[in-house]
Amino acid sequence: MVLKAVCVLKGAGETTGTVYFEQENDASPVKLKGEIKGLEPGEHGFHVHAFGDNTNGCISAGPHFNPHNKSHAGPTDVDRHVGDLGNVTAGSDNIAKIDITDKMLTLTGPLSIIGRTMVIHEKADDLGKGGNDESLKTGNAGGRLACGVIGITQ
Ligand SMILES: [Cu+2]
Ligand SMILES: [Zn+2]
Repeated sequence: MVLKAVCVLKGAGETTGTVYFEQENDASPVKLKGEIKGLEPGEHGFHVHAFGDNTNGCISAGPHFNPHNKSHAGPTDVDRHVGDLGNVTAGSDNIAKIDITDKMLTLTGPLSIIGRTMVIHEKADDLGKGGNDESLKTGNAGGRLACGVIGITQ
């Protein structure tokens, strides 16, 4: 049975987005498709954060989803936060098209990302290669422009 989820991202500013998630079965990768609008052209960090809590805005979503207690890294690194999806790139139209396939995310089981929060950041994620402590926690991706809780869809 195909597992499906959706996330609508909103924030304090003009950045908005919708991301659709699909997973063929519990052992297959998760495909993310969608777009985020209202971004400065260039790279923006994009992660799953630990909590599905937006009570105080995107900051309430907590740190990157990291159930295996690893350092922050990029999506192709073996040792990474589960939530580390790297960067998405906005064009001169201020839109980033999302087309990501990720082997570490799952929509089922105890480490499911459903009920957690997707965050799009102000700056590029340095993928843990920034050479400072913050790089190994957040990738120095800066403020949280928009976020949304990942929910089950049909
Ligand atoms: Cu983030
Ligand atoms: Zn991370």
